Amino acid sequence: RRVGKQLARGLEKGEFIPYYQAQVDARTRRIVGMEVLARWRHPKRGLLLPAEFIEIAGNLGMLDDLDAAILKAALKDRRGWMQRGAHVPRIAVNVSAARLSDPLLIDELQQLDIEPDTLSFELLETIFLDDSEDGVLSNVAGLKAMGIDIEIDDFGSGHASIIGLMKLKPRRMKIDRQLVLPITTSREQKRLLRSIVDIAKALDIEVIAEGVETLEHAKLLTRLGCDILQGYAIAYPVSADDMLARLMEKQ
Ligand code: G
Ligand code: G
Ligand code: MN
Ligand code: NA
Repeated sequence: RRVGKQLARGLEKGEFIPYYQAQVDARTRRIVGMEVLARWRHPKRGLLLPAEFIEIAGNLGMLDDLDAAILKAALKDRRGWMQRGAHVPRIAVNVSAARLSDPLLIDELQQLDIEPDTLSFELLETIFLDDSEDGVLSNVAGLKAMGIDIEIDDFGSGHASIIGLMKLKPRRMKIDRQLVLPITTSREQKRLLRSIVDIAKALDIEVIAEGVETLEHAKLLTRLGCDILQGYAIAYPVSADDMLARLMEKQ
């Protein structure tokens, strides 16, 4: 169909590009990472957000190719930033279930020459529901062996399985913004967030709060024990050039 054709052509022509949203240490407010977010530089429609193409790409079986293209482009940006003398923190890419269950994933990644401790994979907690997914678990082991961190994305919005967490032993979890937003207006929601942080701490998992939209949220999340903050109050997603400019500012 038409969008499918456009997507395939866009992938071939390199129209899918990474944007970057900074993440900061909750205490020092220094940049410690960034999430890579796909954009489609569409020849006619301009710069498109994931809402316009991720689901379609998934339905057409092209999301794994998109993920691979975005990772490659992000690693290239990263090399460029380093050549310009920037200190580059960890980058975190979103990884679809299709890509995570690809038997060729680890082989492909090994061709890319990824330095340990510079890359994280964000995985949705729903990926780990099915115990029979041996391929997924062996890929996760392979990623860890390569020094790629596992992060659970949107924690609390899917199934929030504690057993899943223990099996997976991710390095970090990102608390879904639906759980973050109400903490400044509801005592119950604040207590809930604190409890999730406690669970993470018990399992030695670092906590990233996403959807940090106000400075009041940032302050409270820091007090509740979150390690890393991400959201519009910290930084908007920006292009590679804008991210380089930010990285070159003296901290
Ligand atoms: O940038 P934005 O907040 O609109 O992203 C919306 C959603 O799209 C997020 O949930 C994010 O996880 C997803 N997303 C963004 N980039 C990618 C990508 O490169 N691959 C996959 N699989 N999902 C992505
Ligand atoms: O699902 P995932 O966490 O990958 O989604 C990241 C998405 O969240 C991106 O599309 C980004 O644009 C969006 N986002 C980032 N910060 C904020 C925020 O503070 N508030 C809201 N509502 N969305 C945000
Ligand atoms: Mn994400
Ligand atoms: Na998320």
